[in-house]
Amino acid sequence: QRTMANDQQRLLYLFELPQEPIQTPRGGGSVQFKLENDDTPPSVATRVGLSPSVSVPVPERKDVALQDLGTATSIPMGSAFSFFLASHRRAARDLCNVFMKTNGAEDLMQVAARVHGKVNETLFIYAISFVILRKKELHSVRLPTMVEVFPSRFVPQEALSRAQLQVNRMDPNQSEAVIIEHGPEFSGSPVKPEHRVSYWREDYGINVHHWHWHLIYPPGMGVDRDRKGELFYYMHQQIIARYDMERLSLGLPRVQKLDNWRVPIEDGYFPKLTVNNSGRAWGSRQDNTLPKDFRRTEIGDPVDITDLEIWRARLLGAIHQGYMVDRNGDKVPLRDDVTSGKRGIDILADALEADADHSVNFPYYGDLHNIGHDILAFSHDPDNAHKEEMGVVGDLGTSLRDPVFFRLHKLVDDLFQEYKLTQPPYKEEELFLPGVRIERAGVVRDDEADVLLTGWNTREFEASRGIDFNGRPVILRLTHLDHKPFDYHIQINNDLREPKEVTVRIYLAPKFNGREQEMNFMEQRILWCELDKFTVHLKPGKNHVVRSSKESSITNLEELTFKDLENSGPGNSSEQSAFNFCGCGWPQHMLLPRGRPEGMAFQLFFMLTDYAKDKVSNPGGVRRCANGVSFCGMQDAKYPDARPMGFPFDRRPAPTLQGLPVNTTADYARLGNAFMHDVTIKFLGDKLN
Ligand code: CUO
Repeated sequence: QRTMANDQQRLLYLFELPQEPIQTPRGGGSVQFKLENDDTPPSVATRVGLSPSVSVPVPERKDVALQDLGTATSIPMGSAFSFFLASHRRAARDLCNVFMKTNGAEDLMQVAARVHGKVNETLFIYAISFVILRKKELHSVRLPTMVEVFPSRFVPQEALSRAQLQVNRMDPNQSEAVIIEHGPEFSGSPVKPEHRVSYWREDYGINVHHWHWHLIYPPGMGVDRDRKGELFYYMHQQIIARYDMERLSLGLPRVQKLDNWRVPIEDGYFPKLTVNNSGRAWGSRQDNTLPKDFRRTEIGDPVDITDLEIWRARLLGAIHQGYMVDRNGDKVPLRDDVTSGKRGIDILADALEADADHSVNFPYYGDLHNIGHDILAFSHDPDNAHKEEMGVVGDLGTSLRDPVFFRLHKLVDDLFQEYKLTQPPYKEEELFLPGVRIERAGVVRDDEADVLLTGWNTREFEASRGIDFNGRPVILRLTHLDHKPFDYHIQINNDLREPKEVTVRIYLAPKFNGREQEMNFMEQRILWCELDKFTVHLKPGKNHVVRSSKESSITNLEELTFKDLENSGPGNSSEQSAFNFCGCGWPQHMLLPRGRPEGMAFQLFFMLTDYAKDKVSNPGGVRRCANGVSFCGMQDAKYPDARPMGFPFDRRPAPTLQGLPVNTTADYARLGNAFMHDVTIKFLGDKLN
């Protein structure tokens, strides 16, 4: 018997083999869905091969004309789709509009199945995911991991071709899966220092997170989300801080901002991957490539390096003048301490990211971030002379792989930090919470205190969901960094006579900089990485709070594979909905930096703030979404923390606290509601398990 839940679950099959039209019978006798109005008559669509049990009855329905798709067909199949290009954003909007007009899961599947395999593959997956996340009636549909939809984004083409050959040579009666192992060497040799962090940049989880984040917070898609600009700043700032922690673990210097577009970019990048499972190679960039004016007129208006320089200068001018100028010539003040309306950081970020719909003055402040991505993505072939594909830094789901991504985003973050330094430091009364005191705080793992362990682990995915290997199972076994789970233990005295609700904020930073020196507040300020943030109810007197690392406010539950989704069945829809939205979130296995084999010193910073002041009222009830909330916000609700993101490290230090000057973060820990504690992170390599 068909149920609504079944309809929703069947949407999953739209994500399989994104490069192949659903109506077309493929080699090896595999046919996915057969639809009414096809040349082939059956009214029951049967998926044969990978998921033989799935049978999809298809009621009669009007066809979808390709001309109704607007500019969605303008991006060729098999080529890259870049959300950083205005023309591609338009195509996405056009396709999303078609899908948004459908009514319910069955209708969406009917329309989408006809479009599947006829529009650009990544665009299709983007649009169908976007619509599933936006449509209330589809909130219980969960998205399968991009690793299985587009294996070609995660493992080199060479490995996929080898698996194909192996499958071709296999005895047809042989049933075991072919296994593709990938990592931990990833894309390059240790000859280049940047490759020492390849395992991190090329981690499947952080790239999927980045794809998913931008899917929820897209510019130019008519989506208005609470504090979107601020979260753009904060989430990317935290990625850079985490990247720097990783680099310091490996003895590499912190990432340098891409300050000068007129000199060659030292580090090249050779992705070895293909676009859309299509076999078409992503562009690669040689070492010492000079960024050039963008002249890919087939996909966008020309833009010069000079434009980037002018936009940056205008943004800096606005930051230092304290206001932006809108299209009417009126001043729009940039201040974070507004109690209503947009905060300065949101206004600045919307003009920087940028987005013609939300920028306060798009022609004037331009499009620094998106065009920055474009210029870098096409620096190897800026005018299409070689007919080369864009580089991976042009795609939301692959851009973190390229070292230049971090240099660009360090430039972006530099502007945000410049703005943040114009804001008044927090006053003692904003930092201090009288009456509650942290007596002790630290971490415990397997009965050992204050030593955390990292090392390699593996995770398996089905590559054969995204690519047809003659209908045979092919498994990707990806190596990734991981750590042993641990608990935070916090002993808090509540000296008030009544119970008190507090927000607990936990951050991690390296104890020493690249010169092995302790850092002052300003140097360490932008290295603090959020580990967790949660609310606790303190009874009067002593409280012992224990919290698992798995519950982190920034992390997602693990990636959902097709098999997970098929096996889960229709369940509690609100729980599933939370899960889906939180599909956005930093991967749990990347919560900690790798540290060093001999152990590396890090510091934990704990702070309690008054929940009565932090809480945000969400009329209509708060949707539960326990995971990834600090990086991803909540579905259909306001961002659940009234403080500026990154508090208290987003601003300069208070000049004095309790009458004494502030030089280091430890001076903040003089406040009873704050606490600092040293921990060691040891990298065990293969010996983690
Ligand atoms: Cu996430 Cu540049 O915004 O990649």
